[in-house]
Amino acid sequence: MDRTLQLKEGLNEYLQCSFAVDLDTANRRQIYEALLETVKKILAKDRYVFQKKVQEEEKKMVYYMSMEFLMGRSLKNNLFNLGLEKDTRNYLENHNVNLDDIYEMEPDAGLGNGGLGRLAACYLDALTTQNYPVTGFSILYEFGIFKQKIQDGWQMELPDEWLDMGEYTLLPRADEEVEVRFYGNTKEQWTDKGLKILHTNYYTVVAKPYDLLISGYQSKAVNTLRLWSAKAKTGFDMPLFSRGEYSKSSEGEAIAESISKVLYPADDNIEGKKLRIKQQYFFVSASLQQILKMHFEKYHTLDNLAKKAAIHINDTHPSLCIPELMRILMDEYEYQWDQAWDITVNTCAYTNHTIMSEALEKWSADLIHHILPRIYTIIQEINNRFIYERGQSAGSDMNKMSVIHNDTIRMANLCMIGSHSVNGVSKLHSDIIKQETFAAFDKIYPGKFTNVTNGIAPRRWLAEANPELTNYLTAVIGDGFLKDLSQLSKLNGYRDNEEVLKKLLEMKRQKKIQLAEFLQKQNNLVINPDSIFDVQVKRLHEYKRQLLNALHITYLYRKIKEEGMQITPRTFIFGAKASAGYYMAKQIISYICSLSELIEKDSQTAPFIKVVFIEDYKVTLAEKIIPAAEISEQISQAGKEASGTGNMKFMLNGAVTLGTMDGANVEIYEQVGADNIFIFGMSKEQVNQLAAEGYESIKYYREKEEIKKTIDFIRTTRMGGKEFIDIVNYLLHSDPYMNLADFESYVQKQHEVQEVYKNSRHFAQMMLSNIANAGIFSADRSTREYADRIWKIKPVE
Ligand code: 26Q
Repeated sequence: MDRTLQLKEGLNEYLQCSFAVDLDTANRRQIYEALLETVKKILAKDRYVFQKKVQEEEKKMVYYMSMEFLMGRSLKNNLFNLGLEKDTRNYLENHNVNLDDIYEMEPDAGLGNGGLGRLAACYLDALTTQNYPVTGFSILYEFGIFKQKIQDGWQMELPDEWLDMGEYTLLPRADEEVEVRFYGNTKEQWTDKGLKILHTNYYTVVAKPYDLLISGYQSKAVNTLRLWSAKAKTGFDMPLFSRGEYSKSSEGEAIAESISKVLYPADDNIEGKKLRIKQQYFFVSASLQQILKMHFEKYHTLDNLAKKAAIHINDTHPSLCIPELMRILMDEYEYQWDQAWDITVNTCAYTNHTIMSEALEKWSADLIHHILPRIYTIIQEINNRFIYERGQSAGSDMNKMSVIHNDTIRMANLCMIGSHSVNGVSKLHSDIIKQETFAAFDKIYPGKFTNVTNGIAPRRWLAEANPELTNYLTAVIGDGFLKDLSQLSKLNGYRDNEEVLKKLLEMKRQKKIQLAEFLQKQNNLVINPDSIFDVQVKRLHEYKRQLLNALHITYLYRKIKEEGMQITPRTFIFGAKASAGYYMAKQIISYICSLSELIEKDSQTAPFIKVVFIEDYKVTLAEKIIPAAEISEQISQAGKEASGTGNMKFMLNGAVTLGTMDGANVEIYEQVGADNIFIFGMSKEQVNQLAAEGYESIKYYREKEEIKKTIDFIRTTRMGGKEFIDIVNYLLHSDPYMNLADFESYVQKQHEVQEVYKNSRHFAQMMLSNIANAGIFSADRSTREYADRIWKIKPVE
């Protein structure tokens, strides 16, 4: 049946059968539900056809394991991918319903903290668009990433109850429930088949699956993101209740269900929390049990698992895949260690997303032993065999490489040993993990390390976020670029075309006005679309150096006040969530808010500088903010940002990067050339050298006049009734990410930004170069590299 007709009929049927109304009498809530359910049904049918082909062709599958999938909204994305956006809009319009109003009712599926989770979401989009068979696995958190409220400059966290309105995107699959076992004891038992390990006295949690259907752009493929929800096996305890122990009677239930209650809102300072390890094992075990069961049903053996399945470990969070796969192979399918190990290593691949030592996962051996006794013995055995086989040749390197060390389990090491492929997420980052952080492993496993530079989904981040630019680009270079982003390079031929340059500026202005209108309406903020839109949106972290940006703004304020400096009006836009217990991060937010107030209240500075902190930054806001940006702030200390992906989204929308030589900024620089990017600050080598010499930030304060004046200004100014002594002390006596060392260079580059911006034709050329050379940052390219080089999978024809 024709897709449009299918949608119209489905919509009407749902309205009639569920609510006894039609399009003209239905309210928005009813239309919202009906539309989501109808789209889900269309996708489910396509899913059936696609799945059948995958089965018939005996395709190798990818299973992408990730604690986070930051999906954002799905309705618009699905309608766009299905080619139904326009028809649906018109159809609803005829019934006096605005499709955009319906979109706004959908909550973000905020099942992630930031970059890592959004990357996973972009990869599902890209893989599906290219007809690769993939299943994502994660947890159906009842509460996704918290809602951020800023109260008097201070971040507050509110629960995000996304399922209330988000459940219509999900397909419950109670038919595929599995059980996951915690606690208990292990017992060795000799049988006629050899030694068997028995796990006894365990506590069972039921994993109930819900599927989110993933559409691809102009593709027939529909994949799934399977999200597990935790349920107690023996829910409510009736005898306890009958005895009058009312609250105790549902305790068991509450303990089990806590596992999928909430996403840990931290991507830093990670602590080994019991619940977190339970979450990890819960979704890993449920997923692997299902994968192996399906595989065995189809092939009647697991000997060929590595040939037909690739299991991807997205950061160390799902690293228990390795011992869990070993457990199932040995304990449930009776494989011997060596063969099980062969299958495991050849099936698993691992991506590292961080080199910050405080973010590398370590778990107390006792804790794992207690919660996962069988898994613990397997990790011990992996470690023992590794030391036995490699100890002699590795020498003192073994101290760095062993999995168990000082009674802690190092998850990254487990992944290094238990995967056939290890990759970083940008050239620079991959070099660092290979040559520095994990160099000892590279020595013993030559060829295991590789790089796959991150990428972003061009459909969401260009076509859906910026239809104006997309339509214009289509008019100039044709519409091939959405499926093959490298075609954007055709735009390079228009660098001196006045009409095109003028149009690009016009498009940007249009997005700036739209953002201004949105912020006016939503947040009662007034911003000037004729000012430079200078944007830093990302998680709040010391290493990302939002503070450096704020220091520069403080400097500008001072210079206007003290010296009457003239500057081009600029709007500094911030958006950032801090993890709840991260004090310094919250202080920085508070400082930015106070600075904003100070400038706003001063008639001498208000016309030239505006600082806005947009609360509750999330995927849906990113889609509105990024297309309006002119300057993309990517100012992390060199060597600290593994890749960054926001940087790519900005570039694709014509913003010019102001950044350090860090992460994927390096590759953006390679693509656009020195003339189309603003690079400042120390290189990673210079950072290391300075650290080796002993970095003392106070020296910069003593020796550099502008730094001294700026910090003294913070020290002596009460802003919005607050003092920021902690920030002053931090900068003078610690400054672990060397804000002060890069300050001068940053200020100077910011000045250059302003001067270049004055020549709008020149700036338009920079914008053009950024768009034209963004092709390589498509998630289609990234996932093709994973498919060809790591997973060895082929698309369904
Ligand atoms: C681990 C254990 C306990 C609690 C929390 C965590 C945890 C959760 C999330 C640790 C790390 C994260 C997230 C990391 C992350 O988002 N990394 C980013 O990944 C992006 C995609 O590769 C890169 O572009 C960014 O540079 C990197 O910071």
